[in-house]
Amino acid sequence: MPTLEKINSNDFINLEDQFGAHNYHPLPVVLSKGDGVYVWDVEGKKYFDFLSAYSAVNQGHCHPKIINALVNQAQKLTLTSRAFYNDQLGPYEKYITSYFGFDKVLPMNTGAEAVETAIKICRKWAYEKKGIPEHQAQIVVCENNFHGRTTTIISFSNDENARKNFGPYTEGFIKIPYDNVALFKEVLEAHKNIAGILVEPIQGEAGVYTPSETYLKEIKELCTDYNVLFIADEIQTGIARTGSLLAVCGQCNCDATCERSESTYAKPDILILGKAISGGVYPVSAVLADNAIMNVIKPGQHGSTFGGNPLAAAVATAALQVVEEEKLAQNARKLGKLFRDKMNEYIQNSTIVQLVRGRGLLNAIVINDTEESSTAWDICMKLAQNGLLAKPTHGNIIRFAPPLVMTEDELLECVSIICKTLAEFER
Ligand code: IF1
Repeated sequence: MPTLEKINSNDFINLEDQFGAHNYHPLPVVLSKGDGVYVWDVEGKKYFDFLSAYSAVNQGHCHPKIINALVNQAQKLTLTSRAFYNDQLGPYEKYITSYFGFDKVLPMNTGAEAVETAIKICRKWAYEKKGIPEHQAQIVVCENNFHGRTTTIISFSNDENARKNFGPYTEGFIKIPYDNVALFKEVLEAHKNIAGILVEPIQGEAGVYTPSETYLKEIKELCTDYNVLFIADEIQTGIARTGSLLAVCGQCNCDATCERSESTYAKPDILILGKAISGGVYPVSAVLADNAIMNVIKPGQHGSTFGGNPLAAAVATAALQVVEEEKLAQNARKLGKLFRDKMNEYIQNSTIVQLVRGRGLLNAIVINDTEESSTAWDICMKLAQNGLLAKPTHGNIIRFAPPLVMTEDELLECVSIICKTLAEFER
């Protein structure tokens, strides 16, 4: 085997191939450094990052303020478990709850854990507050959802790849089409025991599928009418990505700690956050709710060794401060519009790209080819060669989600790389 200093991209790829489980099919790029909107591979080639670790690195790679918080806290205290109190958690809990406007937070680590936590809170609330008979609670979910990889979560996925041969599955979920209020109402009428509805405000994995403008608001209203909890999974859409602090804020022009009084704001009963809550520096997730809901959880009924640890609390506080201080929601809103305008200009004369869609800096282009084709993959390979990293989803969709700290000039440079690359594929 080559010595560590001489080892190149192919060697690293071979190591993963030989010693790692084959649960991913990455683009053949081996990264060793990141700074803001850029990453570098082990050969020193520089790229624009147009994935941001699936919207975890909204604040940009290795943001100095967040890294500072990490390093400072790492030198003092990293983990106590929740058997004892620590001096970082309380202040963080106060900060994040006022930031998002909820009474309480339950801290976890990964997104899937936070979704599991929300499901457990919702069910417990249903039995203890709504009076649903034991084991009868149903949670409504949407077709083509993506909420994570646990056994319960994949039980209500309809991605065969994510589901097949992982059964038996968890019961208690009713699936309805996304962006369809009428069918949700039918379900509410037909079933007595609905506890909640779990929704992505924009379906990321499904291909950045953006619902109609009134969808979330109407879902929320039905939830209020039928005493059902509206659970928003903002793990991918949250924290400024879509041009407002949360995607449930709709078209509100908020920065961060605004009043959110706009008529478009569909306040969730349970809000699930992950990814960018740490700026991609450390696994931090959170479930937020008001007292009437969160107080169903009593000591010993839920938890995690790492959830709420002092390192996570310090990092997340800094990461949320950056979002506010650097006005990332406004920047995502402005650059997102510019991006879609520029792409639409290109699409006018394109046969290879069907459309661009998204909100803020969570966008996707749909390639004019089948889901089985390799065109989107081939385009991403070419984009990488041309200095921009993006990943196809579903064979014919390419997601574009750069860090939100990008400047307008950088975005225009990226648009020109993307258009130049696409032009090579025009037929
Ligand atoms: C993978 C996608 C993104 C999420 C929403 C919960 C979770 C995720 C809305 C779970 C995670 C990730 C996980 C990653 C791929 C990825 C993804 F392509 F699958 F859809 F982001 F676009 N809710 N999404 O998007 O959070 O437990 O991973 O922290 O490879 O599974 P996690």
